[in-house]
Amino acid sequence: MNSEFADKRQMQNRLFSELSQMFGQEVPLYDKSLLVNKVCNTLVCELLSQLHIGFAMSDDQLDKTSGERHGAIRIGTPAEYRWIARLFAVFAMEPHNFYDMTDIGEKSQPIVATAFRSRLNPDHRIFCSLLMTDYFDPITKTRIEELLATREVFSASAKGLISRSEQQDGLAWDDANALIAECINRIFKWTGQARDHQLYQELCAAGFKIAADIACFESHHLNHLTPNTLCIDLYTASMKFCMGEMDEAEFQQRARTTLRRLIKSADRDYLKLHFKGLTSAQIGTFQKGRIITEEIVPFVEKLTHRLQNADLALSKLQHAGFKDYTEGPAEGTPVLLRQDAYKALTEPVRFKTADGSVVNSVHTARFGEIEQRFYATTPSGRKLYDRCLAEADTARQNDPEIGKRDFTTYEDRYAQAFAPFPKTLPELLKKRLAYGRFTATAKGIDAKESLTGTDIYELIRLDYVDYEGLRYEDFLPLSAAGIFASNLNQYGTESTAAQKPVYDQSILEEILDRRIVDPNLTYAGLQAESLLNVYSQLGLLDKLGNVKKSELEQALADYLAN
Ligand code: OOG
Ligand code: NI
Repeated sequence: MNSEFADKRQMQNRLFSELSQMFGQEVPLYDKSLLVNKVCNTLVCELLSQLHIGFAMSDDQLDKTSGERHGAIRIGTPAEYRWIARLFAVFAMEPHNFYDMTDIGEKSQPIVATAFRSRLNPDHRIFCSLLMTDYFDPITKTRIEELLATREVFSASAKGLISRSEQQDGLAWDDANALIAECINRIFKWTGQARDHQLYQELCAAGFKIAADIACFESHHLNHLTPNTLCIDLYTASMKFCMGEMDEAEFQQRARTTLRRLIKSADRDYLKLHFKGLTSAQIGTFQKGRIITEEIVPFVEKLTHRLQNADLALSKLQHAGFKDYTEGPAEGTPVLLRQDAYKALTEPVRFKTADGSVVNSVHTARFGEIEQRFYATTPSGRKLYDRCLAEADTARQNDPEIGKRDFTTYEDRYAQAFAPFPKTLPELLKKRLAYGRFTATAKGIDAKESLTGTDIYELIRLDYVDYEGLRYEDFLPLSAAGIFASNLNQYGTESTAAQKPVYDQSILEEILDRRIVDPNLTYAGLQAESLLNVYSQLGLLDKLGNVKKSELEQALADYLAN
């Protein structure tokens, strides 16, 4: 690539930072939620610096960590979807995974999706849905398609810049900035301009609010942006407190419980997982500190005062409340991701009708999410997760009000469902439930001549090998469905087509005219690559045995070919 071109990762950072500013201006509650997140993350870092002496986060570093985001956008037509994919490619973001939201039981929605992100070490990602019009009866299908056919979301200039980037494999910064401006001013922008009020009302009444959100607007818009938290339970309780949904006594009690858990679990592996910028060597220099449980109290007092400051009086802003419960694994089971959200806001929209008249109405779709990411699971880890989640869901369905009535019991029950899951990284790795990355230590390399055993855990115990977990970088369809359902105040809706269509990945691949990346091959490949490197550096490759060795080589080859 021409070195005068903008670095694609830097372009990504700029795009997401500008999207965040745009969204903050459009939705004041989002802007405030960022501040709540910063306040919580700052407090977590203060605790960490007492637990790990030498650990320090500057304001700048903290902003960077908290600046990581995912977003979501919902697209109406295959042609638009293709343009969106080409747009993300300019930012080195590729489609990952196929999410079939039409096939998740009663939570089903008329959409399929993929997520755009960088393959390695992604900071940002966009969950990108496509409305499947053949999910509907033929008349509704035609009405939706005809309406969508009349809109043009990408300007000629945006298309030109994308094509130029494809031809040159990059953009000069002037062009890159012009394309980012197109994103902010048009492609992702909320216009509040809607069409066909009749269709809008019919779709909403039939349980298809999501289709109304996609089909009846003049352009697509960013649905939400999701910052990254260092402690989701702390953030969630803080938001509920600021929004006036939780009183001070309950907030303090929750915050104390959460922080006590944090000081028990925030070990070296937690640091590696949550702070990408920290190296093992840096972490190795930290001295072990201590915080006793009583010392949590002043931290919680300080946090309470900060949240009571007038600038965080979120209860004064118009809002629709916070989601009842957090999606994903139970607290303390560090796999995949945990997500929560304040519910979608009701915002004014103007419907233009064919005869030129205007209907002023409202629309409820945009919300504010939060996420905390944990370790990527292996296929058997994922199976275990799905099983535990199903059990947790059943328990919740049997007593849906428990979360509001008695949060502690709710949490205990949810945690019980996840009891089969190990709670620490070494155990998750040992049981092959999570993916890791291994490196030979200097001590290991020195001892190279004397080594014979290839048991990676024995090598770790001897300090010859270091390890870290691979972070989960993707999405969870059932969590997404829970978020859709809660925000829209509407569970999924059955297909109204004569026969419910069946979708698979190839549908999106055809639209995108490229293959969708299978992230599991990446996780498995990175682990295999690291193991092959370790064994080679420790002179143990030949002692590995052919079966094990070719297994690793195969995983690496599958990843590289993906
Ligand atoms: C996308 C919902 C999926 C997530 O975090 O799981 C999602 C949407 O609301 O359009 O963003
Ligand atoms: Ni999301």
